[in-house]
Amino acid sequence: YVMEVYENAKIGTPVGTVTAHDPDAANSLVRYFIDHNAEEDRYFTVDASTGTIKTAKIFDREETPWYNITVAASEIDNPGLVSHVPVGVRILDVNDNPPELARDYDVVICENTKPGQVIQTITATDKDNTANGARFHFSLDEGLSLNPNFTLRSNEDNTASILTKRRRYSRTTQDIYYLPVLISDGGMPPLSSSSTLTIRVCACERDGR
Ligand SMILES: [Ca+2]
Ligand SMILES: [Ca+2]
Ligand SMILES: [Ca+2]
Repeated sequence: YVMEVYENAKIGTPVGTVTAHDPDAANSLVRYFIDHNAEEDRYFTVDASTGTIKTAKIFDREETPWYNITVAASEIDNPGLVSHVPVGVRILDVNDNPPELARDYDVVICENTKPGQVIQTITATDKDNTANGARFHFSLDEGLSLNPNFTLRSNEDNTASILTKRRRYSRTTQDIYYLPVLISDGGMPPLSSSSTLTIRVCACERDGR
């Protein structure tokens, strides 16, 4: 058997039902139980008479995406005769992780940079599987006001570029900019998070670098 249940489902959620076939065709009643040998078996319960497996734990797919359990079945008339039914349980993904920047970007711009230049390309990561993750949407997180210093351009490939907007930047006026970037994932509904890029202004060519 292979069964599926969503992560974060509450304890007692039905996962599926096993049916043991009676080898001697005597149609005697079967009793189901879980041999608690493996630690994983404790994460599920089985109804003794129906064979319905239910969750006994709240699962986190990002932690463990698959469980192997063994359901035992014995005839009530003949309890010594036990058969074992292996069951694999796949934990299905729920969009429960917001995307975040793939790394800490150390962004430096020159004072005499030209407007419209790409100063950094950013990408994101998401712990969920692709359906709830990797279709990222980037935007500058600044409400209604337009950023006078930088623009963000989506590259339509799960990356975005940060571009200069000013004709020049002056260290003496402002030597560091904090640029809040909002990243949304492709889940239904989507999750989003805000990360702040730190952009430092350097003298660059004037220092001979
Ligand atoms: Ca999770
Ligand atoms: Ca998830
Ligand atoms: Ca996600």
